[in-house]
Amino acid sequence: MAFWRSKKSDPDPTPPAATTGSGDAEPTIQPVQPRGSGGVLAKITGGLNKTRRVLATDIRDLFKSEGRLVDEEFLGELFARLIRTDMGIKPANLIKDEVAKKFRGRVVQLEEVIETITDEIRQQLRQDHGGLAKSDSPPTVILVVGVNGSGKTTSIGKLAHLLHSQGHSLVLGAGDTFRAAAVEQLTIWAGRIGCEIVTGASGADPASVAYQTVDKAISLGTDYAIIDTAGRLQTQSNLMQELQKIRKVIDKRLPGGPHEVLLVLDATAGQNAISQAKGFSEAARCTGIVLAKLDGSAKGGVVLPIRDQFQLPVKFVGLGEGMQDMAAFDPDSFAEALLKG
Ligand SMILES: Nc1nc2c(ncn2[C@@H]2O[C@H](COP(=O)(O)OP(=O)(O)OP(=O)(O)O)[C@@H](O)[C@H]2O)c(=O)[nH]1
Ligand SMILES: [Mg+2]
Repeated sequence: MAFWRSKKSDPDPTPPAATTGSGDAEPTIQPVQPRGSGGVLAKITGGLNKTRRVLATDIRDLFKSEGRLVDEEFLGELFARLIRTDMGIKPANLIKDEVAKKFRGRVVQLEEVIETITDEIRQQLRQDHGGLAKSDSPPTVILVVGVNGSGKTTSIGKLAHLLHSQGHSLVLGAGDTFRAAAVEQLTIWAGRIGCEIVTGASGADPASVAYQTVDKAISLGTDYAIIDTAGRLQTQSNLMQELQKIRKVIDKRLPGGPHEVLLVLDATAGQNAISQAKGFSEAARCTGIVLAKLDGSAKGGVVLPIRDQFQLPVKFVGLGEGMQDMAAFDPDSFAEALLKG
């Protein structure tokens, strides 16, 4: 049965599942929310309000009703406006070049330029394997990592809700034993969703909590185990080693796990989120990105350099603090929501 479908009567819109490609032991990668499902586009459009307000308004300001000649002055002004969304120089240059290639020396209307920019952004955001890993022999184990306050625990709550609402069973693991409040926070999420949670005493070894979480998921026969971790910086080598240990014990209890290591980035940090997290993603051997807090940011353009600079797919976007405020990342919907809507 298709991974995201909770009702047997649903028509099957499933594209063939991609695989990570290197053998039978690899988990398959499957979409969590198909395009057009559950108001995903509306959700993304709502979440990108702030960015769109800046971007679309800025670009509209470049035009008069009779259109605008595309010359160096126009291209320079367009570039300056694109940059304001924190999309970075390279993506903004690529967009500018595309507009120049198509329209230089012509008088164009706003709609033509918006269409070209949307298409170019869509191209730049294209990625393979945007879905979530799914192990052939459950549970699928997802480890969630990132710097302090990026949105890890909230993203786990929202992802757990998404999976649970699609009929999947899961166990959460409160692997952030550093702060008592972190355990409490995840326990509240588990209560709201109605799923199991494994917690350790304050200060307990996070690796032992991870082990017990996988153990519990195996004994209950759940589809997923999602494990939280304390925030850390890539420069804190002892804490980065701790992540290695967590990975190792997961693999010990369930060979092949974790199947997914999600790096949560804070979109409000714009370009800073990227520099902070670049080394991190390699050191922790991340498999995908969750871009949280897009709703609170006018810097949604940051997803472009993230796609450009990380060899990782963006898997989910966080669009608010509520249980339902998460969407699977889809380049087409995202590009549309960034400029239109
Ligand atoms: N607006 C908005 N706020 C978010 C989103 N995701 C997280 N937050 C808020 O950001 C703050 C930090 O979120 P947490 O989930 O606690 O972040 P964390 O990475 O687990 O933090 P540490 O465990 O301290 O490292 C909280 O106030 C969340 O409610 C989002 O998508 N949108
Ligand atoms: Mg947390």
